[in-house]
Amino acid sequence: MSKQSDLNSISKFISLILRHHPDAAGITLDEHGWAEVEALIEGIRRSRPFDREMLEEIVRTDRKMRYSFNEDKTLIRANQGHSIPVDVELSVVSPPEYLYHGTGAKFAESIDRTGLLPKSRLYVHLSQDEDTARQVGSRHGSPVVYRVKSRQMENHGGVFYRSVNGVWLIKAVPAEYLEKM
Ligand code: HQG
Repeated sequence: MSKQSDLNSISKFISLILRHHPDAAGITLDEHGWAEVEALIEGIRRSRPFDREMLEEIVRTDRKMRYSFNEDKTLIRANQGHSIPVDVELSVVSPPEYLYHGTGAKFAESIDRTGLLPKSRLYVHLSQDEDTARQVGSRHGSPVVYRVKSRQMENHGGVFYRSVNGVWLIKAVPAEYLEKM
């Protein structure tokens, strides 16, 4: 295997650990989602060769900037995407007129009925543009994109958050604010 595919596979494992299952590396997260870097490295090393240099390369080169270190690089967390209840100190940000959500065609009937729900995660994930939403949707089979009337929703009291890596997040989107594209 190439070095890059090794790092990609470890990056997926790190996502799993830092967003959903810290126990998979025998570690815990604090209330803000931070893990001890040393403990994470040790935990990953139980199943494969791994060191701080590899971790720093993964964090630096991740295309979606999924992870952040704290200032002195003793702690690391995922910027968004968690299923476990942690507070990653998201910013409340006024959204543009429209945001987008990509999903699988198989979910459309349910979404048309109940709106967007966070399912296993803490928030519904929205994209800034239609292309990105379509890519997210393709992860679930044949993609469908919804346009979200985000400005209108905010005017009606909806609270939108943005993670430090630019993902828009909201607790739920009622069906009345959704238009299938
Ligand atoms: C769907 C990736 C039925 C929802 C991506 C989605 C993203 C409903 C699925 C991030 C529903 C949950 C998150 C309803 C929502 N009925 N299905 N009422 N409401 N759904 O993976 O948004 O590469 O938890 O449409 O880029 O696909 O991991 O969410 O299809 O930003 O960093 O339930 O994950 O980022 O699926 O993806 P997911 P998602 P990473």
